Amino acid sequence: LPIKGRVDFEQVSFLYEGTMEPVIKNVTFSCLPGETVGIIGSTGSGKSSLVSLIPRFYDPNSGAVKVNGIDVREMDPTKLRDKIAVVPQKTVLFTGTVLENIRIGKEDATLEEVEQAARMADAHGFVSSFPEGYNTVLGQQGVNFSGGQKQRVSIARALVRKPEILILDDCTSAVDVTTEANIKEALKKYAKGLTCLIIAQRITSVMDADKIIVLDHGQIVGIGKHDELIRDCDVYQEIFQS
Ligand code: DGT
Repeated sequence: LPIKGRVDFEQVSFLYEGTMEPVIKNVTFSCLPGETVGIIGSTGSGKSSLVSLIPRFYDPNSGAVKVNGIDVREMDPTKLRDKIAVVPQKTVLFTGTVLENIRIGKEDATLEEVEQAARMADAHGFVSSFPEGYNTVLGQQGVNFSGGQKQRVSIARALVRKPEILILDDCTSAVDVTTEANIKEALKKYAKGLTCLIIAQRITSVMDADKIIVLDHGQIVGIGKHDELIRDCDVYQEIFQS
């Protein structure tokens, strides 16, 4: 069987062009198919830069990033990016229906596929509760969605593409803890086998991950489960106490 949704970083270092200091320093870790991996660290520690190497928004200066065992530089970029969906930090929805906003992820998605993605993102319930359902218009002329509702539409937009790898770039930090828990519950229930990388500011967002990577100044200073990191990793303890 072909591997689906595996990510490997092998001694990866990366610096932005025109700068002197690498923002990713000798990073090695694996993310197994279906695993949820949390990435935590203070602002500027390199979390977003790290995940940007997976869909090749940038290429490392040394080391290798592999998807399903293959160096991403050897893969067809379109095929690579088809496997990966990134939910950005800031939700960008446009004036239009919920259906249109989700379908922008995959133009030919059927209504059924849109609904399925919305279920996974814990959005189907509240969308259905509007009289117009998926035809509810968002924005100035329509309904004003809460931050959490927008977030879930944005995640549905990523999921409608049926990615192997889902990257949530700190996108749940604006959402309350209960909504975040519901999103994760829905993902766990419906998106079995999907590999998730979750960038987070707060520990509660990654506490139940299979593996948590603690970044500090571009380096991995801790990797493991919550209990292990609370015991052994100073940086993790500091984040936990802040
Ligand atoms: P966040 O989003 O504030 O929690 O921070 P992180 O942990 O996601 O950090 P990241 O990867 O955004 O930034 C790491 C370092 O890289 C930081 O010193 C800012 C710098 N940096 C980020 N994006 C760029 C870029 O596009 N060009 C340059 N030259 N530097 C960048």
